[in-house]
Amino acid sequence: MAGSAIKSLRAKWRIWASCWVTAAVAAALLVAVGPDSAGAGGKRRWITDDQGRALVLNGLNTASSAKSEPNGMPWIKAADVQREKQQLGSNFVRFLIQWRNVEPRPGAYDETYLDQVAERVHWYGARGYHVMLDMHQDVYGPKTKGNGAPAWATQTDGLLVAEQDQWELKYIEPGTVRAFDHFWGTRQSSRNLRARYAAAWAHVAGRFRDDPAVIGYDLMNEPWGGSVQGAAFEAGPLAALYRRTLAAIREVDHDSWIFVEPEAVSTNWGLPSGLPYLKDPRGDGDRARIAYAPHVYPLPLDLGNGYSGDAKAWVRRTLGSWRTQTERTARRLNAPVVIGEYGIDATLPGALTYVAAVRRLAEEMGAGTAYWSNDPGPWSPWERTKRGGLRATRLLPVLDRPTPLAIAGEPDTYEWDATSRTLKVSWRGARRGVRGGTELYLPERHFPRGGRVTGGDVISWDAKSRILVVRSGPGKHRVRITPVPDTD
Ligand code: IDC
Repeated sequence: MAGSAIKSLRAKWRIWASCWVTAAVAAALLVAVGPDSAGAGGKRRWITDDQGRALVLNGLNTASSAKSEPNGMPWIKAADVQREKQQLGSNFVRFLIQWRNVEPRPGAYDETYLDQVAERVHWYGARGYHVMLDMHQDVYGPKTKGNGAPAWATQTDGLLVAEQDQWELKYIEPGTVRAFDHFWGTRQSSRNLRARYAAAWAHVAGRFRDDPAVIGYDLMNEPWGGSVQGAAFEAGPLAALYRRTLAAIREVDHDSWIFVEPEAVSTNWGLPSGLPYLKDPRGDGDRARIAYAPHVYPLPLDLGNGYSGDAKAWVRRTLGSWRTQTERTARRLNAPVVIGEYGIDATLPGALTYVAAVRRLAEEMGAGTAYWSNDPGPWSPWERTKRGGLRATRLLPVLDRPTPLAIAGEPDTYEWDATSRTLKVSWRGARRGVRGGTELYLPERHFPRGGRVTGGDVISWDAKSRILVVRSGPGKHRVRITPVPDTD
């Protein structure tokens, strides 16, 4: 691309960014005067497994490739899930589904599609993964040069969407804004598309409620308000859609977690969210199962920088404010946090350090993570060989990080300290209804001969899955695991 074209693209981004800063400041003011916490006790919430253990969810998004396939299927085969399990020890996947495939005609659901999704969910479930189904959209739908929404639900009133080098810029094209306005009902429309959307989700939930592999539903990828933005959007049409969809899902599925995302364009950059408390029909406090699933994509990285030079300090500050804002919103929502997307072109300078920094941030926050994405290429832990096989990229060792997977009690802190090669985990045991031990993933690259535990008793070690189980029980636990030395 010519230098001037790059400059104009950057200028466009900057204009967009500055609009967003203004909107976000307004949002911050609104949020500041609103109640900061409803139904929360200030205590961190955890997603738990069927033994009542706190889950530390870690994995990848599967898959961007699904967006452009007519049948909506990701590129993977069962063997790819197996490879991921072996090479990364993941226990989590954010699995992309699309409204256009779920409901190809109004009110008509495609059971063949859902069967194919279920088959893939089973590939994950059989390997101990927890699956979050993500109703993905970017730029609304194929009719607006994006993906997600069906053509029948896309009304642009003849306005155009011009192709853009940077895909996010298509969000501000007139046809896209108009399609969103019709969806949200902020522009007069003959149809209530939100009701269809909620009903489609209820149908999906009805299909997966008894599937133990499915942990929950991410209601909408990166919501965008069209011509209504910031807190007005999040506390208005977005919250209304979430409430409607929550109610519809809870009619058929009482127990799965429901993941909500904030408006992406501001929060991805570390700005505040105006998303209000959403009441879960299944109950308040510890009964509620609403989780918060924001993304983190610092603006300098969106602009094509690496984690180096001037951009590095800016990205670091972004991560700091992102954490503050995310924790604040999570408290308000009484919700555990899962970072539904984070990622970078791993060939950029400093990219690996950035990825490690996000994982460290997630450890500090007690948040789950789903890296974007598993699609082979420069952003991925794998790339295609000339002969069509897959080989690890430089990113894979960074994602293959020692971590607790399930903590039998109330987690306190956990941390992989790469310098001292120590995994430190502390928790309070004997929470009511908790069974089993604390499960730790010890990758071969760091623990070739397994782990030596101080401060706890080993129940089992499986050298194949690299899972060490440590006993829990009443009181405080503080364990440290270091690699078994060669001479032992
Ligand atoms: C990106 C894909 C890219 C595709 C684009 C538009 O990596 O190949 O052209 O979507 O569909 C998001 C989105 C996620 C993006 C990802 C990376 O949720 O769909 O995938 N990203 O750009 N938000 C911020 C970044």
